[in-house]
Amino acid sequence: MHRKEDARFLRGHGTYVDDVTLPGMLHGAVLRSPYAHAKIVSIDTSAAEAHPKVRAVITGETLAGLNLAWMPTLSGDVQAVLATDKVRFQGQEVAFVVAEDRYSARDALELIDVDYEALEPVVDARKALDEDAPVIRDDLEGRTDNHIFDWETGDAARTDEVFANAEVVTTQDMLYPRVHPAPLETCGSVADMDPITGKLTIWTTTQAPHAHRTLYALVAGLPEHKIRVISPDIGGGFGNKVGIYPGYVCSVVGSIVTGKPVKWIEDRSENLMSTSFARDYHMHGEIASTKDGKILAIRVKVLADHGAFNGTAQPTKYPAGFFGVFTGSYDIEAAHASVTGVYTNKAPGGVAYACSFRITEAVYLVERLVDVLAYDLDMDPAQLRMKNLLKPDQFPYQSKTGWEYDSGDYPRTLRMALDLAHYDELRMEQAKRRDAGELMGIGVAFFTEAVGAGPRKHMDILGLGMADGAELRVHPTGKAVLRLSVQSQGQGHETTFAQIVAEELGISPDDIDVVHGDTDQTPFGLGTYGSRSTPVSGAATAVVARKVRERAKIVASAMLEVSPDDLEWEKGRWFVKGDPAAGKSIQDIAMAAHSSLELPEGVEGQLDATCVYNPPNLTYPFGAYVCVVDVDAETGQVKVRDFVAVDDCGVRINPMIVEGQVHGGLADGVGMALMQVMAFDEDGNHLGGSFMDYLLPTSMECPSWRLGETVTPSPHHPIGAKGVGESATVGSPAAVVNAVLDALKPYGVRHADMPLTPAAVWSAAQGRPFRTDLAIT
Ligand code: MCN
Ligand code: CUM
Repeated sequence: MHRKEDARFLRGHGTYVDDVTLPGMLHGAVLRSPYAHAKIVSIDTSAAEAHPKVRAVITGETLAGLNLAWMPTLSGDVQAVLATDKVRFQGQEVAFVVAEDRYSARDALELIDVDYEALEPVVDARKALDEDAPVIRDDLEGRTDNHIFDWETGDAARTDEVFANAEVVTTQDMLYPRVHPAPLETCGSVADMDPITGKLTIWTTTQAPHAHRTLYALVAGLPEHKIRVISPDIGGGFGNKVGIYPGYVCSVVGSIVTGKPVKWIEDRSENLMSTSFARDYHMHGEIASTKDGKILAIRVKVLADHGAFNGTAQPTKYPAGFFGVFTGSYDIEAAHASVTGVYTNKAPGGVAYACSFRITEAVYLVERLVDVLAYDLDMDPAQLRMKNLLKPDQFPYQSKTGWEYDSGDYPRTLRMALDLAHYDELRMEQAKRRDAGELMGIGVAFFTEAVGAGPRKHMDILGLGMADGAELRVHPTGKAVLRLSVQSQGQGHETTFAQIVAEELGISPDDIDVVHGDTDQTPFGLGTYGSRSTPVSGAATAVVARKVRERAKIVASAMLEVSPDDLEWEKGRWFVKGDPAAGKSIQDIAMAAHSSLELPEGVEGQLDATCVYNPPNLTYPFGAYVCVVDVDAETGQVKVRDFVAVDDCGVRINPMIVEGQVHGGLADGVGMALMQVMAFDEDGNHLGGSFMDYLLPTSMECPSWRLGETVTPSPHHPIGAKGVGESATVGSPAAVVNAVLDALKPYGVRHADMPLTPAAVWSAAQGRPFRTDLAIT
């Protein structure tokens, strides 16, 4: 089925936040810090206030008067909305101007005079814990260093024991550099505080409208019914739109102060510099095995750079995704991981970008480690994986760190990917090409994800658990409306969720309207991220449709004057067992349910139901990827020649949409592996403020993807579906990097960090790998 939403998107009729225009609306702009670390001596706003078109200038002091200078982050830290004491990263919000138009607001920013006293910044996470490192968060009481947290998982003693007795121990340091989701639409909001009713309406770029409303309610002390969060069409989120940014809060305050609606729309540089980044994980990985390649244990130490505020948006304080799957898809005896978080003078964040709460880092780590082990053992990396993959009869699999992988048939999926890629022939070709002095590489990666946050055992956001609601109402004519707590940013929910109802009730998907992204119109729930919409709200949708089907059965029994037990369902109708002609369609039943038909005692009229789905477990999609590259030995240029991806996300609701999700994620992976990085110079200057510096992959760098699929249903999901929205982003970077390093094998290169730009590849081949997260000097 084609996407229902495309009728408006392809004609340019989507409604994005910047399309919202209200009578009397004013425009806001944010003044940002030019320094990574500096004391604010004074802020003089008088000249800006005197600008004829300026209506208000808001500083941290204004906010302090409203008790809003600091806001809580989703991970229990606090973040300055507008800096008062110090600025802590370049691009940090310092003041907010509200003016009659966007140009005047921007012009007036130049009139604000801020006196800064530069301080030494902490740019390199590895130096953040040094004795003499400047303390970034001196706003926090008693804080004398830049340490945020230590988290660990697994059995340290048992793991150490296995390592001590192992025949082979392979070690590798690797960096997953800081990257940014860079959605096509930047962030923004239009806030409208109605001075008469006291109701605040916020049109905003959010993946989680209800979570935002709850946060506003908690912070502002307003009741939920006085806050309406509307997330209209979203031009890509990729995790960038989970958290709350100071600009959103400023537009709200701007509306309160001026009594008018206030729009704030970020520009590209602001988005790249100051909103949630991802990764920035310095990983020390170790893998223990036997001489013939049986993997025994994995041990990891991570240093996590969280920037100036711990703005991690994830449903646990610890890196849940990393802890869930860093042992990969392999049958091992023991595992241990520890993660230390530190503050640096960089933009806050720490998770988002198709990551499932750091599963991306975990998969990259384990899949690189396995390849390094193959290198050390001189084994074929595909064979090494095949030898260690979990077997189908081991599911449900209890991982060594306490997670239950729900279902899988890993060897079948890897075999399919190798066959599709013609793996054996590729290896023969490679041998010939190597003899001729050419560099060709074949990279294999296998991944398991844990998506669908989530079960109370693991997950919780704002103390709210992670259940999501769905409401389904069938109208008298048999058309239906489905209301959801999740919010699509391009994933096609209006289509796929209608398809779920259609499948359960036999109503055409075109007759099912999916409503989302408006807290006044939808049930409560935690929103779209961590590929949770299908695992959680997809389940809620199937359950709510089944409830409606049961209600319809009672109505049909009254219409047909038989006992409900004598009725049988076939798609779209209930009929009398043994008498298929005696039946009522769901449309007839809907009309009758709304009419004066005598319904049995205790049965309510109309045809609707609600469901709040509390998932019993996460879903564990998986896949096998094979990437083939040609590398130019003279220039270090990498060409991705072929890419095969076999994904298993259980039952597919809409195969075309799933393939689209995979294509997008594969492009992401090529981008991260070969070109994307948020680098900084030693003063903490951000070096990726535009798409001239922060490179995104285009069709020129991407091959024609070749996809395959296997289907292993999730046993606990009502329709057997698993999430897929992040799978390819998670699985593909390792495949590309493994391919490039495989190409460089003749040079004896064991590892080089992403992004593998021509310079990085060439230098690695010369035996001089360099760091990608700091400016190359
Ligand atoms: N689907 C399906 N069958 C399955 C699984 C999924 O047909 N077995 C469909 C779903 O119904 C949905 C889509 O595929 O229409 C993605 O579903 P799911 O895996 O549940 O992921 P979410 O809908 O929760 O989307 C979130 C995920 C995340 S976390 C990021 S980040 C990301 C991604 O989706 N951001 C995206 N894909 C994106 N795609 C677009 N176009 N834009 C983004 O911002
Ligand atoms: Cu981790 S990015 Mo998505 O979960 O919105």
